[in-house]
Amino acid sequence: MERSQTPVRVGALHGLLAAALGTGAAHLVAALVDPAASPVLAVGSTVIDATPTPVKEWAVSTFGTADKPILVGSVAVVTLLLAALAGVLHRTRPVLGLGLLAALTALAGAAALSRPAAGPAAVLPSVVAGVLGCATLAWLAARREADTWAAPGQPARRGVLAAGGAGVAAAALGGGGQVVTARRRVPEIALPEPTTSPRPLPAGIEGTHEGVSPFVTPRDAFYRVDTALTVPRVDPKDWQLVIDGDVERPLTLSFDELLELPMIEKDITMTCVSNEVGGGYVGSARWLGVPTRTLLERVGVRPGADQVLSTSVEGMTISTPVQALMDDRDALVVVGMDGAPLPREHGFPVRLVTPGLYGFVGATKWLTKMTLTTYAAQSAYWTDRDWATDAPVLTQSRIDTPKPLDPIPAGSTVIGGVAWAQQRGIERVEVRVDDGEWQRATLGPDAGIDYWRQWYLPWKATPGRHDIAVRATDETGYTQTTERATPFPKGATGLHTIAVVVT
Ligand SMILES: Nc1nc2c(c(=O)[nH]1)N[C@H]1C(S)=C(S)[C@@H](COP(=O)(O)O)O[C@H]1N2
Ligand SMILES: [Mo]
Repeated sequence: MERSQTPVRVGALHGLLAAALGTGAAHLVAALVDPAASPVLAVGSTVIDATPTPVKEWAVSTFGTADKPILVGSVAVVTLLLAALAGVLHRTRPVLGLGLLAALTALAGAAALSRPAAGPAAVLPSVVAGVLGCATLAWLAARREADTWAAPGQPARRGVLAAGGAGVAAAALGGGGQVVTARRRVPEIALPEPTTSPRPLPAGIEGTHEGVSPFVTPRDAFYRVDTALTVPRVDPKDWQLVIDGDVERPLTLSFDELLELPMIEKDITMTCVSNEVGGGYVGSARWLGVPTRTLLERVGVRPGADQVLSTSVEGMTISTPVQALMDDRDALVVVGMDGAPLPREHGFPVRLVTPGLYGFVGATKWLTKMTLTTYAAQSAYWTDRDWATDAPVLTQSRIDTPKPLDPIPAGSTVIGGVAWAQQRGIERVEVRVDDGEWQRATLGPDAGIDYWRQWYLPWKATPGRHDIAVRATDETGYTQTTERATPFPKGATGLHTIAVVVT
């Protein structure tokens, strides 16, 4: 075997730069054709979809909303390591080095194309990454060789210049992609007035009882849970809603046509099945939309259909029992949240919200299609991953203040939080300190059975360590028990218990 004049670390650097330049350029091309087809993101999405449910559960509960940056970062690190290896191989076996780079980009291309919403253009960014990456690696190696022949033993001037140039170009291209993506603005839209609105919401107790969650969750603090690595950017002009499948009269609506239908407003607390006891994946808002019942009556559901399979613009599928979209709970095809258009992260321009069901079976974001079908005939993303098909929200309560393990001064203080039991309503909330009696908390204002209740209980805190537990009883008379269910596959329940230290 021929010995290379190029040190291993220089080879590795060449591989890194080639990969950086290739993926940087690919990121820019993706920004223009299909942002989610950017190689690292496409591979990341494939990893998410292929991850077994328990591992996903673990990632969501361990990293929370940082799960996405961590995933993208890991994919990037693995890619760079393999690219460095390609650079090292290239010193002695150019074909092997280039082959490894080409194989990596072929994988990314396959990942980009296999996304449900991908068009043929999705392969472009990976092709660009492959061609540019290989060309860069060959070119850097050639510059380096040229130095070695021109001035043996001298500093590798051309090689260093070329490498520096490649680094700058990679950063410029990748940054350019970020700028182009960020500049695609969401167009302004004017929302219609609802035909019926609930009474204005009363003031919550957060103003008088510090630390209790606000009655209305601020839009930018609303939890976000989805599988989308890039938030879809939808232009309402290009958007449409298709309702098809087992229906008498399939329907296609443009965004303007949807806005002309009678809209109602409804106060609904949404929560995620992956919310841990005491966790933050729950939020409350006033939603504006067209009742799904109106739309389903218009298309005429054929007997036998028991599932609405909804599809989002990025190809996510979520299934909802037909019953829940037809009965009088007022599930909505939503366009507005708290008096403004939906934020992009929460499904702009249109999403589903179904009172009483966990988000994964009733809250499709970036909604574009609703297909009437049966559970026997078709399944959705989460159903394919062993989750329940019908998942009513469980009765649950949470202590917001004091915070676990926060030192608090002895004396008069307040224990407070929220409790929810969508579709049933909260009847009472009780608190227990250490081994004492269950004491009834005072409830905050009532905004209907689909909306959470704030609660508080004054407490004379004595020095020492205390355990505080909360339980809720819903209007059917069911009281939360200590039994702690895992989030899988139906939703977390159990008493929220915290330890505090009073000094
Ligand atoms: N398109 C799409 N819609 C989705 C999801 C998703 O992954 N993709 N996740 C669902 C889940 S699991 C939940 S809990 C809610 C969360 O909605 P939010 O992010 O607006 O709070 O959206 C639902 N809708
Ligand atoms: Mo969820």
